[in-house]
Amino acid sequence: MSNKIAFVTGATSGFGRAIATRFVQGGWRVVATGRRMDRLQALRDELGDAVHPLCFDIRDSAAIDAAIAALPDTFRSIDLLVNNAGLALGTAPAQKADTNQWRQMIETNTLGLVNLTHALLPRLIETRGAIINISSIAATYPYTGGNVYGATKAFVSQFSLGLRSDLHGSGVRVTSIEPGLAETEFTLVRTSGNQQASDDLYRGTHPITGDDIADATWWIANLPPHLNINRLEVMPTSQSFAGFQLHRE
Ligand code: NDP
Ligand code: 8X3
Repeated sequence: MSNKIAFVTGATSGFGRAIATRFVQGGWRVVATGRRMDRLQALRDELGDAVHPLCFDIRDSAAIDAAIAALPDTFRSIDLLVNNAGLALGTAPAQKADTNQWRQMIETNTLGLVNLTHALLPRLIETRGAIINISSIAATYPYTGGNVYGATKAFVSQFSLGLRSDLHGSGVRVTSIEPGLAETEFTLVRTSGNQQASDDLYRGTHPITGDDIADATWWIANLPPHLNINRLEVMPTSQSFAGFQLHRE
């Protein structure tokens, strides 16, 4: 049994839920966050008091500060921050996109992530802990309709490198995990609840699962302290690259 504590955002679903579960099974305690308290409570019921549920919207910086200030003593000292909460909304090209969706992605995937990171950095420096940011292949490879989502993930990847630089000598490790196609609630959220679209996307592809990313996260977090994985790009074998597009007059 380890005494370590992980703070996992977006633990109500997908990668975050799988990561929280993996770490509790490995003997860690986990602060599990999200907006859906019923799901956080269900996770606690399933995994026991090694889970501390914390319900807040990551876009609300005052709520972040209040939630962290209210952590009980047994969950105050954070060894690992997994910045996983995030979303894509819409697949329209930029010229047809809904700017409210753009704002929500920026506020969640970038602003929320940096505010939470800033709030937890003093504890992570104290524990010589680690930060694992969930970015995406969309940070590196553009695709039509990925515009602002991809840009937020490029921000996450670059912020990860910048953090490494700023934390030089502190012993705090920083990693950006950049997954490709993964079957979670991601596409359901992106399409405003279109289960058929989600099923159609993943059908026959043998996509990445939450457990796959949980295993990668567990591996990175438990490497010897002298090793830092800067970035880890993971795709399902069924996914690869296509060529550039050409428009002819
Ligand atoms: P899910 O939709 O299954 O999970 C997303 C999680 O983020 C939920 O727990 C949700 O919790 C949380 N979240 C979203 N918005 C907020 C908010 N405003 N405040 C607090 N929590 C929030 O998707 P995934 O598990 O796939 O996504 C996890 C991360 O992985 C995201 O950052 C995503 O961009 C990234 N990713 C996903 C890939 C995929 O193909 N699935 C591939 C590459 C990266 P709640 O709704 O309860 O608030
Ligand atoms: C999710 C991966 O390719 O659907 O970040 O944008 S992708």
